[in-house]
Amino acid sequence: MTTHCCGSLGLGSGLGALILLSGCTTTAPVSENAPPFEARVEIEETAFRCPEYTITNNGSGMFWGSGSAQLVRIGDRPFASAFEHVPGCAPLNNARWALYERGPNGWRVCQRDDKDRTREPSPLGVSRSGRLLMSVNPTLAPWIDAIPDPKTGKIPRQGGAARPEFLEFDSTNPERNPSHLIPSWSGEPTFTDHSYRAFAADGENGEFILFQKVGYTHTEWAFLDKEMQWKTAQLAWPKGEDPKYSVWPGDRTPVNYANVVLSNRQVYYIGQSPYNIWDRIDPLDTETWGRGKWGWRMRKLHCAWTPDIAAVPFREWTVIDDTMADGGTIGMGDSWLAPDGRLHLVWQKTPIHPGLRDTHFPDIKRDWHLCYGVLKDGEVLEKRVLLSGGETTGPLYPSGYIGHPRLHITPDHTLFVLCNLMGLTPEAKLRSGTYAMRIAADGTVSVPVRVPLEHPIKSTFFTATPRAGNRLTEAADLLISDTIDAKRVARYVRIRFRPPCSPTVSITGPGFLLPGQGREIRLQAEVSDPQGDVSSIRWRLPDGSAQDGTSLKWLAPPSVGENVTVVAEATDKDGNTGRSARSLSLPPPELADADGLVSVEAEVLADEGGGKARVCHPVNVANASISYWHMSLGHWLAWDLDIPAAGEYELWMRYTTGCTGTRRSLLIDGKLPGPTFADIAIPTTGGWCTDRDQWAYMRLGPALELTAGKHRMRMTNLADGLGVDAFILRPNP
Ligand SMILES: [Ca+2]
Ligand SMILES: [Ca+2]
Repeated sequence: MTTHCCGSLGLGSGLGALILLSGCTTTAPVSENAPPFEARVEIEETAFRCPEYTITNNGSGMFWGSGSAQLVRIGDRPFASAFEHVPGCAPLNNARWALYERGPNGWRVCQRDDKDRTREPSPLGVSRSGRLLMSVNPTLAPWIDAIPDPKTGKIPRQGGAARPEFLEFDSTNPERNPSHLIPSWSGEPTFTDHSYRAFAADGENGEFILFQKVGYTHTEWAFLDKEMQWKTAQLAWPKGEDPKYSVWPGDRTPVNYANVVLSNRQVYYIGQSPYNIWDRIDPLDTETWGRGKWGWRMRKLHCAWTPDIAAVPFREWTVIDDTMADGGTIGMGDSWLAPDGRLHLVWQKTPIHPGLRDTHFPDIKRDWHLCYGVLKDGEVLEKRVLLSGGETTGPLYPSGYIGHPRLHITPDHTLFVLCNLMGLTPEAKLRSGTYAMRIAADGTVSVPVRVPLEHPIKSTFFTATPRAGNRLTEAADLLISDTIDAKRVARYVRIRFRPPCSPTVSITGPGFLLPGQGREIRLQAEVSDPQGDVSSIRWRLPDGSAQDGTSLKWLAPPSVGENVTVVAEATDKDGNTGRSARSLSLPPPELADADGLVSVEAEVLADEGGGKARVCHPVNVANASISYWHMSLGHWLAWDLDIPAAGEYELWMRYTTGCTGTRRSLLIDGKLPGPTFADIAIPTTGGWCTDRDQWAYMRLGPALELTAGKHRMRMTNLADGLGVDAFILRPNP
């Protein structure tokens, strides 16, 4: 265990020490457990709603332009560029921008585009003097009503030409109409609604640059200098793969979703390019490649650099990193050009598609890597892997893709890497969440410190990055893509990094109780504090009551249900608090203390047909569960029941499902035990227990009359997915 946690490749001190924090067996001194800094969440709120992807249905979305920024800050006011649906308009150009500002009373819309339509979100840039610019790309194509075609029944889809502009808002009066700044292009570039653009600002000098793709050959760029003069030119894409196999037509490969840095006329353009054919692919073996079969395929991280955008052409493209050896994918995270001319960047490497690996490349191991590098004058000075996880590198892996992880840089030039870690095992899943690592000026990297967000970051997010001209700030501003109550939202979060002073709390004890184990919760709070000045520990319980002390012993009343969360909060003498929450799964009162229960583990199958279920290890499972039971209708699973004595038994199931239309039928010994078992509707539990406990119990029908001895139970898929931990038979008294 010690080697597994603490000695894996390329981790540095990072992940090993993180696991150490969580109780991995080790001989290291306890003092190393103290976190190196604190990430305090000052604000966590919904900023605004975003349209569902299915409503705009144009291939884009609020967080699609993740290489640029849609969050900026001018003084104490954050601004965000939202992405809205234009009602009644057919895709593709059925979206518009809306400018939001966070004032003393929270987020409010300053104005929205009431004239033009577009396909993509509109990124922002600012200057230190308070200039607020937005890159827009209004369509020139005519409006088409979103009315289904009478013949096909489908809503028409049409794109077309577009006209890139910069809008300049009056940041002191953001309701005022913006002025339109139109680049003076050389020639007549054929811009479309598929801009794949990158927008960046040099905040110090008040200069701005836009890169916008044209066709499959190049990107046009437009630089607006501080004298409001334009310079425009082209950047040709790097050489790609053989056009016979390439993702896009031609012999060049576009570099998409790029990070652009502009500072004192120096420009970096860094992004990922797609390749179908990697080192071990024989192009003739078409079974092994193609997005339709094996998913997204960004494989090379390309960099173009010029020391002076106004005077010197871009140097030849370089490849910073790639996944050509193992069929993984690569995604640019974030970058920052320090005043000493060193460009810091973070990126993510994601392993090969699991199905492709299993079917064609069984020797390739699936591991995730969070990478960090330093460039100067366009050249790579160093590259390191900061965190790894996966089949050979441990159960907690860095997740994320393009636009993830992100950097936050404080005014003293300390870098923080904001990332998400996800657990692969039930134990590691409890440590899934958002983390920050600190990179000091000498390059040393801290252990990951958990950022106590109520909703950990799941996918893409923006920061008020210096790439958009923002000043360096102590606190980090984040705009996060999320789903709350099944609705898409942009969440705003502010995080401040500070020296450790608050208590740290961790909870030990069982994460769940099973049928027959009762409903009494016994947990321990383990508390530490950098100053050792903890003055109280309080448990907050789901029925609104509280208990004080390090030990909790609490009988959960039936009113709190089967999924409960308890919180342990420690307070020190200065009023600093630290808290930890534990979600527990409890048996329903009917099964809590019942005698003579017969439990059948769902993962112990007696037989199966019509498909192949998989054994899974989600959060709070007893041993394991089965899932992947949704693909084929008629896919059936069978279990043996060993009944100790003849009698009536209620049949219960401990299950999880994120689906809303799950249905199953059930036979005992080849016969329907009653009419209700022909079609059992199974309510959603809200998810699959991937990162939190979403188990539920259900009684499957009226009590069954069973004889003593073996019986064969068979359950068949009628619709949708279902994960099952166990079946429980409760003898009727
Ligand atoms: Ca303290
Ligand atoms: Ca089980």
